Amino acid sequence: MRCIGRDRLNGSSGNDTLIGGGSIDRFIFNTNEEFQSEDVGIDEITDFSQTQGDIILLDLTTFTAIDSSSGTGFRIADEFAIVENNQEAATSDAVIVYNSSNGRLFYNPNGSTASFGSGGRFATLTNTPSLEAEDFFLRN
Ligand SMILES: [Ca+2]
Ligand SMILES: [Ca+2]
Ligand SMILES: [Ca+2]
Repeated sequence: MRCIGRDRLNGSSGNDTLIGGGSIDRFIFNTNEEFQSEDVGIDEITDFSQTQGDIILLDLTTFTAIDSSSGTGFRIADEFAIVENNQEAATSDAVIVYNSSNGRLFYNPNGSTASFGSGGRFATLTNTPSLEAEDFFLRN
């Protein structure tokens, strides 16, 4: 999927490659139902850029373990964490966890319990940007 200009990129089921292009892009993760790995797949975002204002949009209908309210980023700051290996991602207290060493983005609804429970990896930011809580937007 390649687009140019201000785009909304909505990965479909299975593994998609999402290429935003040179301006503001919204990378949308929404299945219209509760998260299931096979519905989302693992989407690759190749060119996430904070300087362009790119945003990752998470739908609360899908990411039901997020308690932060919609219409903004992570109001509950602890719901997003950055780690440096996949093991730390699985045992993090946060619901959305980013591995800054390999660009993997995880949904971790069971918190510090080992593994990701009903969640899992749903995206890889292949250019491994220094993702921050401000790069996310939550909606219903
Ligand atoms: Ca997908
Ligand atoms: Ca972009
Ligand atoms: Ca866990």
